[in-house]
Amino acid sequence: MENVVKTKMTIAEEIMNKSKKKKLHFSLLDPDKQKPEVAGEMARAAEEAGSSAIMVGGSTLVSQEQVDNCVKAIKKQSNLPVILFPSGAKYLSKYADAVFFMSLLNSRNIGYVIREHVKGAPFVKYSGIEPISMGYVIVEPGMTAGKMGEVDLIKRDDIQTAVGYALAAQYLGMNFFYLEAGSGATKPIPNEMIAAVKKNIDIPLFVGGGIRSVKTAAEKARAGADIIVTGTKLEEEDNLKQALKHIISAIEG
Ligand code: 1GP
Repeated sequence: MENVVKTKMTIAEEIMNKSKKKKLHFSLLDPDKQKPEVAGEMARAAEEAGSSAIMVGGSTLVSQEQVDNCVKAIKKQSNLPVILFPSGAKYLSKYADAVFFMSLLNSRNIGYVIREHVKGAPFVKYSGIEPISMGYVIVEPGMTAGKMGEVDLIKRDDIQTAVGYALAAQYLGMNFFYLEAGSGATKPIPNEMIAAVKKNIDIPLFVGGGIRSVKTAAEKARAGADIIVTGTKLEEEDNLKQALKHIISAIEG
C-alpha cells in the first residue's frame, strides 16, 4: 500500500481554502500606533469578532524590537495567525507565524520590488516563519505607504493598469494580490477596479485602505474582494469587538 504522509496545512493554504468558502476579514495592527499590551487586547477583540488573521506592520516603524514586542503581546492574547506586513527587511520578527513576502510592484525603488527581499530572505528561512508570496500595488491616494514606498500610484480610473499588475503578479507565480489605497485613505479602491481585477485573476484578492464603515466594507466585498483589510478602524473604536462584528457580518453577506 502506498504511504500517505499527512502534512499540516500552511497558513497560505488555509487562507486559500477559507477564502473559497467565504469572504474574509484581516485586522492590521501597526506597532507604532499603540503599546504592545493594547495591540494584544485589540487582537483578542478581533478574534472574538470573527477576524481571520492579524497582520502586523506599518510605514513608520523604528526598530525590530518594536515589532517583536507587538507580535509577542498579540500571541499572548489571541490564537489567530500573525502575519507580518513588512515595510522592509529590518522589520521582521521570529515570533510571527508568517510574513507576506510581498513585492511593491509599482514602486520606483527597486529595493521595495526585490532588494529588501534579498536581505530578508535568510532571516525568513532560519527563523522558520512562513513566507506568503504576494503582489502588492498602491492606488491613489496612496497616503504614507505611497510616499514612503516611492510609488508611481495607479490612478483611480486606470483600471487597465491595475488589471495588468494583477495578471503580472499571477503569471510571476505570486499566490495573492493586494490592491492598496493607503492606510487612512479618504477614498478606498473603486468598486469598478476591484470588479475588473477579480474578473481577470484566479488568485485571491486583498483590498485595503480607507475601509471604515459597514457599508464600504460590504460594497468592496460585493465588488469582488476576497479579503478585506482594516487598520485605522481598529484604532478608532471603543467597542472594537462590536464594531468589527458588524463589518465582518456585512462582508460575509
Ligand atoms: C493599510 O490597507 C491597510 O495597509 C489598512 O488601511 O488603515 O485605512 O484601514 P486602513
